Amino acid sequence: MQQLEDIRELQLQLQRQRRLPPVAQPRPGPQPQARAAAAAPPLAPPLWTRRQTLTGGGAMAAALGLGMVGAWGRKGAWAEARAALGALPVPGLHAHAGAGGADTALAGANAGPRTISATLAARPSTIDLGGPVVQTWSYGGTVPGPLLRGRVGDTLQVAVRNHLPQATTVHWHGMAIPNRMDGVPNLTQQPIAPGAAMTYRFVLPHAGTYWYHPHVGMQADRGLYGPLIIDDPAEPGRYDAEFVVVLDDWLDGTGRTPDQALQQLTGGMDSMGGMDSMDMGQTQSGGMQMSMGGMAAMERMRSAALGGDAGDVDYPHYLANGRVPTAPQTLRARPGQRVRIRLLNAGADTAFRVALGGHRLTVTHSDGYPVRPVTVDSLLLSMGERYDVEVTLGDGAFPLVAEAEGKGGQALAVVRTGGGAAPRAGVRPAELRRRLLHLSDLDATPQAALPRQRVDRVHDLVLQGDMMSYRWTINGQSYDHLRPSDAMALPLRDGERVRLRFVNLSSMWHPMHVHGHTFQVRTPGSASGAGPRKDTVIVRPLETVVCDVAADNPGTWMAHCHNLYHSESGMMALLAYHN
Ligand SMILES: [Cu+2]
Repeated sequence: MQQLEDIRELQLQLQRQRRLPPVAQPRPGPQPQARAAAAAPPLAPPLWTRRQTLTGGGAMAAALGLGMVGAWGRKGAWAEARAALGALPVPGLHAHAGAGGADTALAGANAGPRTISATLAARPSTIDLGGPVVQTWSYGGTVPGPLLRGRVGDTLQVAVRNHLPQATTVHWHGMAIPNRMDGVPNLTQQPIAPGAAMTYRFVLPHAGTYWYHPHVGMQADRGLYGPLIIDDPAEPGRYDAEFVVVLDDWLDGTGRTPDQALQQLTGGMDSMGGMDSMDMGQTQSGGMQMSMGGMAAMERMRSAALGGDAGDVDYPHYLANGRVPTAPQTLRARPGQRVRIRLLNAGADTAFRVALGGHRLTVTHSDGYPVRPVTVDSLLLSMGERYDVEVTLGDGAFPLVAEAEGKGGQALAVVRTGGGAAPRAGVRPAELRRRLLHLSDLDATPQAALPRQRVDRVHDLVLQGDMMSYRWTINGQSYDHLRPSDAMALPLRDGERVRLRFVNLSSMWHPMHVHGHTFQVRTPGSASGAGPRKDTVIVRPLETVVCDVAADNPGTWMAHCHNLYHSESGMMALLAYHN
């Protein structure tokens, strides 16, 4: 019965989008090939070869459930995939159209929508970060969690099993999916209790680089996060290889948990949803003292690019694909190859400034959506943001550095196309201090821009809070995680164009994120004024950022700060409309 309802919802969503035919009931039947072939869309002949490569690669990535994120050579995809099949003991993920191996997957290259099934087992885990070994929580024992990958129109079906001592959910960051799949506890679903399971199922609505993480308490500041990539066979791109680079700030298992770090910031005064009583007991006594320690750390953490305070938490480690910089992951390609690098900041309190030594970066996508390409030396990613960049690689070994903005440390991966010594862990390429990408540099491509429409209503979201009270609010209200109320939601109507103005009256920057929609930033400094499509945008102290949203996905949706310490302390609001 539940499944039937889900399918009906999927069909409704598809019909609303008018992009795809209604899907058949997803069933792991024995003839996926026949079903796929029957639904095959017309194929544009010039794209045949490229499309075959792309979709084949995507299917195999899905079929493998790559626990390790990193290099994905498209041309050598089949050989790598075959080699990796034996090397990866815990797939946990398969695409029905690709489950039979490379041949089936290739046959699926021109196929219709598939169902991609995955399992995410959230559980306590021992993780080696490349030296430091930590006790944390992860999906399936790897950090980041498995790469989930599909094509636009595929159905993603993910069984989430909760082996944690706390309730959990999974939020699919940046995805315009049905509200009840959004993963917000006590709002769009009941949280998944310890020992329980839930299956999320939705159609992948648009291409791009996305990610998943829990929306409960401080869980996302542990190892519970992973990338979700959606390919569009109609837009294969012009690149030879692809790297997925997931950045994170890390403290879990290094002497304190994220819950304890939050407790230190709040001075032990506030009660917190999602925190267990054991954590509470451990920090109660020294809370105020450590809060002052936190203040001292904050004095040190400053960033001109972020307009003041860089963050609230001093982390011992910064990770690229789950590795500390002294044991970096090596991303391999050949000299002269054009690579697409998908950058994702899964951190909780750290913006990363990214540069690739010896290279400039051509920014092609922000938060999944294409922008008019702009070439820079470095770019800043807030928590929750993604940027896709393209680079033509030189010959050698190059540092891909993600400096923890204003905090001193950094994450590192090595891009290797030839011989030469690996870069040192502390290497600081000159590109970090050259031309930095600015929001006003970015314009959506005409295809990605919202269609012109009169603005029907304007909502201000006034951001306030400070380190002393550590109470963070939107329009004067702190969000109640246990009892969220529709009554506090900002009203709008289905079909409207809504202008959101994020008005920051605090002395701290906030990465503001809206669920279920991708807004268009209005950037007065840009040539067209069109601005990029995004779902997460940096709002500096005393700055106002204006974003337009097409209300085309009814439900009750969050608009919140993606600093996990701020959001858990109340910096969340709701937008609600129904059809
Ligand atoms: Cu914030």
